Amino acid sequence: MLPTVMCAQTSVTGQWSAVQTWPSTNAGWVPTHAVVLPTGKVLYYSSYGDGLNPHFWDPATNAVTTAPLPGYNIFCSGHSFLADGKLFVTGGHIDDYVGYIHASIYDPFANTWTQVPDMNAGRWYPTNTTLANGDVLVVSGTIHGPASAQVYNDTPQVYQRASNSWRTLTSAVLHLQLYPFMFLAPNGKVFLAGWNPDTRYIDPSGTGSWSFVATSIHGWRNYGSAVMYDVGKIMIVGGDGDGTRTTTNTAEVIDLNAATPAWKSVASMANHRRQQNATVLPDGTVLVTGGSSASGFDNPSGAIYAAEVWNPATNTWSTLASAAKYRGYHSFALLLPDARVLTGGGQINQTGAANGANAEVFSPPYLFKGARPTITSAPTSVNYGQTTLIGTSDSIAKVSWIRLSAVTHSYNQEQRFMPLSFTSGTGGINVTFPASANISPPGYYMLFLLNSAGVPSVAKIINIGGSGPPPPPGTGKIAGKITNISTGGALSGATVSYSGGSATSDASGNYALSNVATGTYKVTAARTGFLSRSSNVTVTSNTTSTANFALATAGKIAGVVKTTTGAAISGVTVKITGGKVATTVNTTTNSTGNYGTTWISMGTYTITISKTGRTTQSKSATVNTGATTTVNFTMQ
Ligand SMILES: [Cu+2]
Repeated sequence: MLPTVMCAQTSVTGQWSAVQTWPSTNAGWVPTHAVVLPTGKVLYYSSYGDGLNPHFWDPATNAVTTAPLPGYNIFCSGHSFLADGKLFVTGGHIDDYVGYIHASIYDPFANTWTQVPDMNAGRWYPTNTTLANGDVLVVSGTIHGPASAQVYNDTPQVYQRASNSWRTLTSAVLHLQLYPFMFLAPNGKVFLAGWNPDTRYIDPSGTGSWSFVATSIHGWRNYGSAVMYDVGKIMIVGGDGDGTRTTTNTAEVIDLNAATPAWKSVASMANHRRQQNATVLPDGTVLVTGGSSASGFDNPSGAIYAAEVWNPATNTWSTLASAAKYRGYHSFALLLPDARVLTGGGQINQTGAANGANAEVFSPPYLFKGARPTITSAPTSVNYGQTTLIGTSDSIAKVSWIRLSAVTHSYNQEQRFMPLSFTSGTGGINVTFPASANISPPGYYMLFLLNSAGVPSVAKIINIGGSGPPPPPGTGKIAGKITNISTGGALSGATVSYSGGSATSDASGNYALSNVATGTYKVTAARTGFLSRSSNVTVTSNTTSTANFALATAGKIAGVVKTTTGAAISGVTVKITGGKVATTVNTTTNSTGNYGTTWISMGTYTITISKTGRTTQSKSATVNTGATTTVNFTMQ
């Protein structure tokens, strides 16, 4: 009976793996930085001296292998992914508070490190943010100590990928905390969500500028965590507890899609936590692991072992299974492509001694709720806004798109969650990928399919925008020639119009509409004496779309309706049908009894007039090229 009982339990609380010991040069050097590479392997590096010696961990085998060496100590660096899946690492550890000025790129495909130009000054504990155009914003970090008088690098910089150079944001100098919580927002700016309560945007263009957004509710959240759990929606949770201050169990959210974003309290965790990690899961819930409820920098007396998960749909927390180790300062957690959560590190253990290098893996409850959906086929890269068939034979209820993680010190500089829309297709589902690089900055993401029980597939790791950022909304041209349909001759003086403007054809019949924003338009050609014609034209960036119009000659019908005594009759219904190109015109007479058509096809027409209380009558008339045929009526 035991397996059944355990199964029922794990489907509610999830399950932790055994603790895995990872290699380390020193018991006090613990896994502190971890990223999920586009290859599906985890690259991690440890605290202090082992920042010189990164390793790989393979989720499939638990095997740890050595990674190539960056050449200097990258402990306490910032990290984010470039559009092509290479890891961009800023700063590092010379000593406590003393940051390296260097930045480097790790290529997971070639398995090599390349140093790029130095920054403006050292950075120890900086935050990297990948921008919509694939460049990287770096903020904060200290240049040097001592602890009592730290000197911060308060000048943000943008690493410009195309030119391999730095742009210094000299008009955005602002003192921030260490490892600030930064998120690329739907408006293309980068949102500072904490630790400080005065949250704001930085516009990283030009020399940069800051603008205030909102004050968060709890106040300082030192060593709390922050996570983008939906498009433009950010949660900040836990933290505080420095010195004699108490830690907090509170959480709050902000919706950056709102006209005036404001922080809003949501349900509190069961446990106060500081130095915990927050990880967004494929089902859109937020898992919180580790941390301490006790005041003080990294106090193991308050170690919290139980995981908790927040469901944004119900605004409720659920307490899950407990880990074996205290994961406080210098711990990390991240979502694996197999939908489990890897946690590791923690500088000290529950008795206050060195924790040692180890990790454990949490399997959330959704992995104990039945068979998993399977992705049978998927592309390795997609374009912005593309709809693509993802192969599966399973019934799918939800599709999630989560950026690969790069986490340290309780805050993941990369993870962001968004649901994707989809429709059923042949042999799978047609998934529409994000249209905006503000929503989904270029790089690698995990695509998960979930069934109606919330059970996720193993992810496919897919690149978006890797060949470069999406082109800005561009312009193109519409051009063509206007001719007479019966003679083939050029027609000058025709007006060609669309919703954004118009042009006139020249003596050769040619016209051109320039600076047309990309899109599809109804374009209409009109000329005196000819039937107007329209067609739908699609304009793409930097190209000329051809739209020729052959116009048929036309005439008009007009007249007046009067009584037998010569008084105008208004409001008479006039129906005109006929023509070589079958035409029907419905109109009414005006206050002077007049009616008329615009240019209509040549040929024979029947004009029928009717008005309540009067006798309906019809006449026949012929419409000639370029002429107006007059048809008057006397009505009884
Ligand atoms: Cu640290």
